[in-house]
Amino acid sequence: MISFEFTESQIEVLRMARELAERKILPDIQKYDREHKYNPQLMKDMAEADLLGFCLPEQYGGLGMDYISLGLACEELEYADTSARVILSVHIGLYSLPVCTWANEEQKEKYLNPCTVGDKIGTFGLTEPAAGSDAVGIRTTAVKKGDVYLLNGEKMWISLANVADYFLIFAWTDQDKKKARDHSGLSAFLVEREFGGVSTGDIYGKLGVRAGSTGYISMTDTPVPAKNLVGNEGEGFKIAMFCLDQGRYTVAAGSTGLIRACRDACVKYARDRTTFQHPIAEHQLVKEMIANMEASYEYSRLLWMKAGWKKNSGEPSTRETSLAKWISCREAEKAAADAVQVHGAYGFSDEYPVERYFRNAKGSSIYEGTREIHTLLQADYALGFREDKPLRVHLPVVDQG
Ligand code: COS
Repeated sequence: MISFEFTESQIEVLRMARELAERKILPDIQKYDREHKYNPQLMKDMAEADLLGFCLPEQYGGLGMDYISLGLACEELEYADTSARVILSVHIGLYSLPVCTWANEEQKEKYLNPCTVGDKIGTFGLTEPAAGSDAVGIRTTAVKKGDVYLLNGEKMWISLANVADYFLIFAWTDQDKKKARDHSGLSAFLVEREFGGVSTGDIYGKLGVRAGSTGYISMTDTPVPAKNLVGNEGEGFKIAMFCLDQGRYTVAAGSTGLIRACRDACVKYARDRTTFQHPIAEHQLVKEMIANMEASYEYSRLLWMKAGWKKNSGEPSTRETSLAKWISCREAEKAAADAVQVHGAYGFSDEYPVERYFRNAKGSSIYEGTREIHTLLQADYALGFREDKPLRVHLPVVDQG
């Protein structure tokens, strides 16, 4: 059954995220964004508000809430700033949910439970300096020596790289398959910062998400215990794609929040600002831009909710997630560009938040699958060239009550 009513627990998550955004993000976001600084306190505040593990099962320290709740929290956080939503995308979407799904019980106890309660931070390392969209183009290798794998390689554009304790890293375990670009030679590993040979750093000079932590991870002969292999050897590509299914979902919901932020900023400004002796809200071309934001918000929301509904029912949702991610990010870029336009010269300065929305919106059409990758995926689904196959593991079952 499809219902547009939220449950009490979904409303509670929405309230928690909105309150955190209003109290802990919005008051200082202009300062952190201007200074290109990540606020380490925010993660602690999110942990305290139960926002780092609410959609993980209770047996692993979470609150057992559903995936619609996750989307709602992402919408609310990105309404305030993209950098806050990115924390959920990475820590929950790309790390905790996949670890919960693919790791064994021993691994979960060590690498999931402390993350769910916010004692440790997890991130995801797939992208490299020379491989983003082309996931099998990565170069990182994992060579087995006795009971460890030695990892060598460089990961780039990794959110939370410089603050995370645990990394879900993708590397080639079969060097012949690497040469042949056969994805079944890739594997996934849980790597601790403390394992040795790991160094991380921040990337400076970003166009947007300036209050977010984005960096690199470099591994030189990093010894990773063989028991830290996640899933089976050779399942790395599938695990990476699974991670992206969850991460892209959070990006879709977050971008929807950014569209709403653009709409609300424009509604306020258009009512207040007068030109030609009328509030600009009365000018038809301004109305058109606001109407487009309204429509974009509504259909982007329906798309991420459809993907969330499929996740709740335990069905594969790669197709729906990709569509939601593509459309909401495309619309967020348009909404933010129009929001600057509605604000005129004021939109061109950081006196108003729309300039930040404009810079932040650009990244989401690049990370977690460029708009071009999603366009091609959607064409291939429609043409019957691609279909989602059942997996041997599934997202944790959630309480939808
Ligand atoms: N979950 C689990 N398994 C998946 C999957 C998913 N979402 N998507 C594909 N697979 C499986 C397939 O079932 C297939 O398994 P078999 O070989 O057993 O049949 C295998 O993985 C290979 O799938 P496929 O042939 O569809 O892979 P492609 O080479 O067509 O994938 C794209 C190409 C471009 C879709 C993929 O590389 C991609 O998404 N790239 C973008 C990566 C990205 O987003 N990078 C940004 C990282 S974060 S900044």
